[in-house]
Amino acid sequence: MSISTIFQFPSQLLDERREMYEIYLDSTPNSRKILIMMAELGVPYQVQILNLIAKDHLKPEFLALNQNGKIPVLVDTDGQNDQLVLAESGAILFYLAEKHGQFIPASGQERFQVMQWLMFQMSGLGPMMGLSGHFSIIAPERIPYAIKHFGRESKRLVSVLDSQLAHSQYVAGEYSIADIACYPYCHMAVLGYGDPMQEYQHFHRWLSEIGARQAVKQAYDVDLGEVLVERLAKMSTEERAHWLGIERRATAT
Ligand SMILES: N[C@@H](CCC(=O)N[C@@H](CS)C(=O)NCC(=O)O)C(=O)O
Repeated sequence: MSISTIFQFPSQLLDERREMYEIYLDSTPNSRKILIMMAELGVPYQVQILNLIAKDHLKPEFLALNQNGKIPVLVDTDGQNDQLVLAESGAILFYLAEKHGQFIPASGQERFQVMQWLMFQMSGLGPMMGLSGHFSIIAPERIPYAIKHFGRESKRLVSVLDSQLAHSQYVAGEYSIADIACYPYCHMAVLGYGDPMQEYQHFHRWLSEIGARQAVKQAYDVDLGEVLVERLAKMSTEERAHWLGIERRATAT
């Protein structure tokens, strides 16, 4: 696994390096979620950048951390948790929010509202936007039905967010891990690759507010290299077909 490393030490925390998080990422929206959380918390961390095109995520060293072979992965090296290794961006955000007591209410209905919208992102918005991008940009075969279906479903989910944001400044009450989870895919879908969805004004108001946060800017300033989907889009159809048809994990027969 050829990885390059970036260290981020907020200066006030230089003497607390023992509480170091290690995060395994590539340049993708799920990775940005974790960088936003790190910046919001102001904790020191070390980024290990994997190259998904080079299939770093399928190498034994990485599969030992996440048998599902997907980034992001968090390793908590603070010693208190026996070096906790965690995959799934939603679980990572939830773990960090709980551990630091921030960005999720401690109890009550508000806590479960945050969970609801976190699940909405993890099971709906993320996969639908991901598949929409996959079929319109990456798939070596053009399947009009899939392009239309996942595009429409992504847009419908944005309309749901828009109606929620019509009466709420943030996705679920106060600023929370629900906003942190939703922002990167929405940012990418609207600004980069898809329909600008201009009719959803509350959604756009929220996008601008979240994008203007210091921590969010800091997270996007971390250089993870060219966005993965752009690297894939530059490959020939044959190269993409080869990459997608790769000998996946040993267990995925
Ligand atoms: N549900 C997972 C999804 C993780 C995921 O899809 N990661 C992608 C990049 S963002 C990946 O590692 N893809 C490599 C592959 O599937 O081969 C999460 O939210 O963390």
